[in-house]
Amino acid sequence: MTLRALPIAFVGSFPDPLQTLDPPLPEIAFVGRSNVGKSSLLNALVGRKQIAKVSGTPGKTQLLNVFRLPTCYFLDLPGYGFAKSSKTAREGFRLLLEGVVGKRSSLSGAVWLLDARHPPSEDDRAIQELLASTGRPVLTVLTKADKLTRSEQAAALGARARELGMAADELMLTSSETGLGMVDLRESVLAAVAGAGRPSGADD
Ligand SMILES: Nc1nc2c(ncn2[C@@H]2O[C@H](COP(=O)(O)OP(=O)(O)OP(=O)(O)O)[C@@H](O)[C@H]2O)c(=O)[nH]1
Ligand SMILES: [Mg+2]
Repeated sequence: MTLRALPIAFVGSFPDPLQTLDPPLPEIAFVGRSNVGKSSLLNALVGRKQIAKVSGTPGKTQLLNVFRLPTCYFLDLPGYGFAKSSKTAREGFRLLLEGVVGKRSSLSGAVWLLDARHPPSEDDRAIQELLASTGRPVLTVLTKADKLTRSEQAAALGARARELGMAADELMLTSSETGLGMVDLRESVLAAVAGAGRPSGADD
């Protein structure tokens, strides 16, 4: 299933995690280990086939790739934990990711992706802490659910929730292939964007 396409434009690829964007709008980063499906999820969320570049080879996204929607920016990032990248490349990806998550004051929130089939890695744990330390909203997404049967999906949801110390209903089970979970995720992301546009502490 493909969602109704949202208006979206590629802004650019930047090496600097603190690259300023004009006009300023809420920013949502897609964070997760290499090959987990960040670029695919971004495409599925906006209903486009390949506005963000996807590849079966881990390490495809290497810079801060920025996409502009009417009310926000989506930031597609390199993945972490790809052992086959050179040490220099890995260090570069790490600095970019840590810069965006830890130091980018204009960042509104993140979509954090984990493969539904695998327990979180040490790198995932480290990023979980970094994300939590920023106090920004994080939507935790399990990817590639189409690779599991229905009963395996339910079991994986329970297992990942236990491992992460979260409630199962805090995790969103998704597939960029089938569109599973994409309507809910789009709604949650756009709600986070709308919330980010309000002064902090605003109440209604
Ligand atoms: N079956 C299935 N495959 C998927 C899904 N999402 C992504 N993939 C595949 O997983 C591979 C990696 O996808 P990407 O979207 O490039 O992953 P990424 O996290 O952006 O990877 P890097 O940019 O290298 O960090 C590609 O072969 C995709 O087709 C999914 O929901 N289901
Ligand atoms: Mg990518």
